[in-house]
Amino acid sequence: MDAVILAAGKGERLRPLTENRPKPLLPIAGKPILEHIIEKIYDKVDNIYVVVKYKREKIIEHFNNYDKIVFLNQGDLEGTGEALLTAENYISDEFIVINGDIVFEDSLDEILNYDYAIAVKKVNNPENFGVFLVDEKNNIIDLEEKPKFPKSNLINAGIYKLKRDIFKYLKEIPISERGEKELTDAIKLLIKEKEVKAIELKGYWNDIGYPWSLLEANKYFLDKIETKIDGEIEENVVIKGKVIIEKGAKIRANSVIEGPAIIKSGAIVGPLAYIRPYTVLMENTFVGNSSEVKGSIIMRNTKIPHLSYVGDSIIGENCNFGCNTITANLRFDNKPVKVNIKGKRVESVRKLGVIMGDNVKTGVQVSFMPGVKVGSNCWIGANCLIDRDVEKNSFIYK
Ligand code: TTP
Repeated sequence: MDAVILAAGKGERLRPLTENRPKPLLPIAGKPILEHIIEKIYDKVDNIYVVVKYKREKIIEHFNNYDKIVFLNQGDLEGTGEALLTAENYISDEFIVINGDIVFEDSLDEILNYDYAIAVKKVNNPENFGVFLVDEKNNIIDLEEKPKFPKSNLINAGIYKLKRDIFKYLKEIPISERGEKELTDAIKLLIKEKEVKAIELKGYWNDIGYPWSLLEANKYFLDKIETKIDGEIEENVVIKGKVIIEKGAKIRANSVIEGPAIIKSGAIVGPLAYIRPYTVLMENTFVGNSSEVKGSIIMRNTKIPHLSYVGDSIIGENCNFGCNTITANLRFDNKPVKVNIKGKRVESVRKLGVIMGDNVKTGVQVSFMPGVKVGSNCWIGANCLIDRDVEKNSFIYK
């Protein structure tokens, strides 16, 4: 049994976080989405073919040391079907296909029992996904992409157990309206000729499509951690809840850490810093004097040295926050924060701060309104209030 992981997408809905890295490398509870997936299947399969394209070198660099992983380059044509076709000359007769941007809790043992099966998940908003109709024996009889009037609440969870005949259907299907060769179009042909079981996932599952999905999944996996404190802790530090502090991290005097939280190696917290639940400080970050971080992912090498507040935010690598940089994360009317996603205003969640790319510098007294996105390599000058998205490479000043 082999596995194919589709990891070649551009992740446009996750800009600016995906400006410099592919979506499967975004961290959830301190490790990339793709690592979560690989851990679930590593012992169950012989080979793992990871199909890469966008920013492929970063994925290859990160997963270089796994014996079972073979990287395959997707060619010019886009689409999940095209991604799977890349594996045609390598794959065994039986294989599992997994989207490289999902996290899930269920074991895959059941789905592996069938020749053809697809994992499905019950959700309240099926209209945003591929929706399956199944018969009384749980065989899939229909699939509709983002239907206005869904016939069921069972959606495509992005995990497929297939056999090599899928390649025949992939070659038959035309390029879709959005110019892609789509695996789901081949599945529509497959269900007409074969029994394809719907296997309902009972545990946690999330499709990391949007920035707030990353924070939501981060929360879920942080709730599962166990305390492990290997870093250096100075005097008068208060640690509550489940906290991982890796070797090489340092918590300086009089700081408070409330778990669940992960503080990775090389990170420095304090003196007098406040880390609140659902925070991950990645390697070599710094949260200094009187800075507070809550419900946020702070990526490598980012510094928040003094008197700042970061809440429900995702901050890229190598950012530097001037004194008193503040993120707002809640509207006065308590309504979901709206975020621009590929040109549309999309409702997100009640609490959302800033979504920031890499290498951003803020001057002193900079504030961000809820849900704004700041592209990579921006400079935000002193005293600015950022209430709309900032394109990458901008210099905003007063
Ligand atoms: P999508 O989420 O549809 O595409 P994407 O990852 O590019 O994200 P966005 O829509 O925000 O731009 O893709 C589903 C999965 O398939 C995902 O894991 C990426 C993978 N994929 C490929 O491997 N190759 C492709 O050409 C495409 C379109 C997706």
